[in-house]
Amino acid sequence: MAGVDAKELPKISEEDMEELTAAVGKGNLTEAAAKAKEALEMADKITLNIAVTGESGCGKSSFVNAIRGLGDTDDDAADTGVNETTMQPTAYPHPSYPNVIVWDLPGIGTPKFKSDTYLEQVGFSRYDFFIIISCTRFRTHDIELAQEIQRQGKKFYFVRSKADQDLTNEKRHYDEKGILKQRKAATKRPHQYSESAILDAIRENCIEGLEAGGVVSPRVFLVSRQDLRNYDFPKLQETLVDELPSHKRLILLRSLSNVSKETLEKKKQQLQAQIWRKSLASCAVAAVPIPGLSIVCDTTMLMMSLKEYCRDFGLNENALATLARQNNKLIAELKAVIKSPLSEDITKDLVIKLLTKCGAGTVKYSTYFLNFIPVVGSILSAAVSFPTTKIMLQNFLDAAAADALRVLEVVMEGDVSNREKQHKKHPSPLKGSNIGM
Ligand SMILES: Nc1nc2c(ncn2[C@@H]2O[C@H](COP(=O)(O)OP(=O)(O)OP(=O)(O)O)[C@@H](O)[C@H]2O)c(=O)[nH]1
Ligand SMILES: [Mg+2]
Repeated sequence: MAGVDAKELPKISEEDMEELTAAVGKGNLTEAAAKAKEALEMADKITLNIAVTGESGCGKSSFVNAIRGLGDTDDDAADTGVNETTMQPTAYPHPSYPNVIVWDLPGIGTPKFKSDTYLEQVGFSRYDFFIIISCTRFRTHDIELAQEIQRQGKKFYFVRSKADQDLTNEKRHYDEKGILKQRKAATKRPHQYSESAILDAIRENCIEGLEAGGVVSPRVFLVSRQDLRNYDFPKLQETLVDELPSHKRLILLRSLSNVSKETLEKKKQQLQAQIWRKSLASCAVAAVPIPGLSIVCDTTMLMMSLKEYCRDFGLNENALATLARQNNKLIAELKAVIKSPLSEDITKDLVIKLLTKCGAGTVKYSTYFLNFIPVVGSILSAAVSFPTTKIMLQNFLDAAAADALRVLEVVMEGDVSNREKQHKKHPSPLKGSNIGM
């Protein structure tokens, strides 16, 4: 199309374009917009139930808190370190995404919960997938449980907790230069301390035990409550998302902590896929003309969408304060790398300002859209409004994701310097950061 650079065009996939064209193709824009709104509302109602199980004291409650982005002492956190084992499934909704519920299940293998009746007792059908935690090797009842979960058609993930403690224990065998202190002929320990070798050995050991018990191709994720950006926690998060049915992916992703570049990227992509529906709904359902602009749209809905993006990427005062506290940073250090407005600064006026900025550039796109979607084109204001709101949402989403990435880089600098300090005390090959894991 003359005058429009294809690279500048609003990103709309072929699939979405087909769905959009089909949605409006029947000639009723209002109906198509209502359908888009309905689809968005349905997506918001999807629930996800995650079961966390394992032996007493292995770190179940700590994991429940970790996956909900909470510290163990935060309000709403599950109690940890107590000597009382959970005797019935306890629901812990995610504090910001209450449709995501993490369940702390009673330990298996106790007199009250035998392997063969356990799943029935804890309400198997409720859960989308299971996390089986151990802080030592996995035992027979863990294996029996996994096999039963598999037989009943659901997924499970083995998590080996307290990886940090294992490293601390191993370090005792090495001097301050990282050289093995005692050289028993029979020792399997390497001469030079190596964090990655220790972690690999633990993982291998767990896998061998599970295979010996009959689990086919087991995967084990090593995690530490103390350091969620390291070890296998980011990899676990990504795997959970990838293996969920596609309609549940967005809800899980939105609730996940921004611990890795990959999680941020996946979040952005999933949110991006919804933008055209948001645009369509906003410029045809409850749309009102905006004075001074040739567009009609629902500014309240757009404002809420921007605030949601901020929540998804941790760009609000509360989330930043928590992140700063957890990482011994000043909140100002985090804010210094943020370029887009925080949730608290998002108002209808700001939405109009952002639309105005996009508006001038998008008039040309309306002609483009007219070619594809003549019915939208028949309502001229919608033809302009749709690409304008779409580009505005897209720009904001891109900026929020880029901010979140810069914030992550700031807190990860801390990881590197902390680990370097450790390294000076106990020289060891640094395990790579999870960016790029
Ligand atoms: N160092 C370290 N300690 C951990 C980790 N995860 C849990 N802990 C500690 O281990 C202890 C037990 O953790 P919980 O999360 O309460 O374990 P639980 O499985 O819920 O225990 P019960 O509810 O009694 O069955 C607590 O003191 C935790 O702080 C970890 O990854 N690293
Ligand atoms: Mg507990």
